[in-house]
Amino acid sequence: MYKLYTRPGSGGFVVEAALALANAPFEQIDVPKTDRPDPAFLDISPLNQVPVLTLPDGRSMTESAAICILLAERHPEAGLAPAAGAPARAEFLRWMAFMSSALYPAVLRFYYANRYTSDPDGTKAVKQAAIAEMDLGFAVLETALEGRDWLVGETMSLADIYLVMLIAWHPDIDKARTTWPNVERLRARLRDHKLMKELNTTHEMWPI
Ligand SMILES: N[C@@H](CCC(=O)N[C@@H](CS)C(=O)NCC(=O)O)C(=O)O
Repeated sequence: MYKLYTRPGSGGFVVEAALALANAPFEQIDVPKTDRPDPAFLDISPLNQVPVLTLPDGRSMTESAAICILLAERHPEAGLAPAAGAPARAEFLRWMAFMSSALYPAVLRFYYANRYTSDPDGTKAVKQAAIAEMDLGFAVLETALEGRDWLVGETMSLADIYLVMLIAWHPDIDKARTTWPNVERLRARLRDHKLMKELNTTHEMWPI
């Protein structure tokens, strides 16, 4: 059985969604936010971050996008992503990497601004720059969604859930909703998805 180390409102959201869509049984372990991490947790997550997925064979992995890609690969019947070799596969990999390497870190810079400056008065500037970086990333995804129902392919994939998770973390959600109407359209659609509704009761990604 899989084991998912997570926390409400974290990047564990998309991994939990992937496991549920794949009907894959998993044990969930809530990792409290603390400056004194459990050394056993650091062994599997050296940066003390969630999500971490432990595979049925006992190996553990971090990195939300990699976890999603692996789960899609291991559960092809669930249609979590375009299959390897499908035309939309390249876009799926591109946007998963883009979201985890360009957008997620910008979100972290906003919420953990003190880590990104040694100037005690510098966090305001870090946060402003983080928002500008997020806005740039969401604008790219807004364009990618033009005239499309889903970010890649013709059906919902983990890329859509990942995007909706990221936009939920935007510190000015009202601005986000009006600035990126295509992203908002996707967000509205996923908000009505039965599983997302269920997950939102614990993750509280958007008002219930
Ligand atoms: N690159 C990692 C980032 C994971 C991450 O930053 N997780 C946040 C929660 S959303 C976390 O655990 N933060 C705690 C910390 O950085 O101290 C991924 O994509 O999984």
